[in-house]
Amino acid sequence: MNILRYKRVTSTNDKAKILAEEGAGEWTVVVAEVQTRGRGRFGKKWQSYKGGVWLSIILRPRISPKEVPNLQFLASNAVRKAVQRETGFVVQTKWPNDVVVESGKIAGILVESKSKGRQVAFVIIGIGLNLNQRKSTLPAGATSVYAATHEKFDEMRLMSGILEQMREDYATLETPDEILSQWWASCIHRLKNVRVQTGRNTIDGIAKGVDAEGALLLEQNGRTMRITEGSISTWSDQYN
Ligand code: BT5
Repeated sequence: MNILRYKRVTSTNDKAKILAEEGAGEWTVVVAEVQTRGRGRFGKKWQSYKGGVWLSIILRPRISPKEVPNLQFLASNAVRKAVQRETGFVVQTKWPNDVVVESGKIAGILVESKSKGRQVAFVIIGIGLNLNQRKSTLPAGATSVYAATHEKFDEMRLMSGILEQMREDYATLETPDEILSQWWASCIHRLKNVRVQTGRNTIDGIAKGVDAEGALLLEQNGRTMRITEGSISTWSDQYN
């Protein structure tokens, strides 16, 4: 593992992408104290002040582009397990890329990849974990390890815990069913009534699972539909 630390970057995913284009090997990890342009999916802003763990891992798995979503679930599983082990809190996953504690978003994953023909050339796994920030400084719906436990944690310790777990779980890439079933077993909206916002549409239904390509399976009036993109909320989020 080659860990490169920075005080301030635009986004650790940007930095990792440049390094990957230049040929950086697997398990090159970019970590920053602050990101000035941290991002989520579809160019959404990711608030990244000091106090969080902001890192990106370069991987070069031998997979096809359509298998890339498995890495998002693999990383969510690894972050969930590492945070649970280090803090003792019950940590859950939420579709498609959230890690939650007491229904607050504690971490988000952003997977970006580059393909070469039918193979993936590299994958960047971006992980953002809210660690020692006070709740009042975080966006609505977010929480941090400190907000949940009232204890400050060492950034390096949490980072090492996540990286160790990622290394261990990386082997499960060979068995995607295992990744998805682990993820589903810890999913906060497993078999619950949910509301999904997809662009302009709002769809209510029962969350039934995720398929091999990472789509959410939503049952509405006895029919199951596949949802490939969107944000999900449970009834408890909406009435809290
Ligand atoms: C994500 O996107 O959840 C992926 C976040 C990935 C961040 C890491 S940090 C290291 C690496 N470098 C980057 O530039 N990114 C990665 P998404 O599901 O699209 O969620 C974005 C939404 O989460 C925003 O629109 C806000 O509502 C909310 N949000 C923003 N900052 C947050 C924070 N610090 N904690 C929790 N929620 C946040």
